[in-house]
Amino acid sequence: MANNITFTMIKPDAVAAGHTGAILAQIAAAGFRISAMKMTQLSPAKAGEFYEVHKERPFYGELVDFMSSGPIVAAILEKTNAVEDFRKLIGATDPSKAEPGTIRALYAKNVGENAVHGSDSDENALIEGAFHFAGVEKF
Ligand code: DAT
Ligand code: MG
Repeated sequence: MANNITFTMIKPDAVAAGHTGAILAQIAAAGFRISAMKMTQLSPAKAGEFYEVHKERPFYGELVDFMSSGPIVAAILEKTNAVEDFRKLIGATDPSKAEPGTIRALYAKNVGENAVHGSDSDENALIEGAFHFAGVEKF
């Protein structure tokens, strides 16, 4: 179970551009099971809390503004080796460096508005999933 979960958000740019369905289809085709999912909008305070680890970075303000600018789709995903496999599926943070065919190569606009989030560790996947979902919302 320890390495079977990751957390994702389809970010405001991709939701606004109408890519939600295509991205969810790509995630499902790659063998991930959705165990929780919702469409929601982060307040600036909630976005700031989610990305608190980046608060000293020069792009933090921009990141918080962007992530609270419109609806997102948040989800918990299950698969063996979920964190690593999902990072491969989404590609590099900067879409100009992302492998062809990855979600960011296909749908991201730039390094800031990059279509999707993926957890960077098993520990953070659990923290991020719990940040967005109550126990009764996980299946
Ligand atoms: P990732 O989302 O690939 O885990 P990260 O954790 O380093 O990347 O950064 C979190 C988010 O912050 C990233 O998805 C988009 C934004 N970001 C990162 N580097 C940036 C930069 N150089 N300029 C603007 N936004 C950036
Ligand atoms: Mg990260």
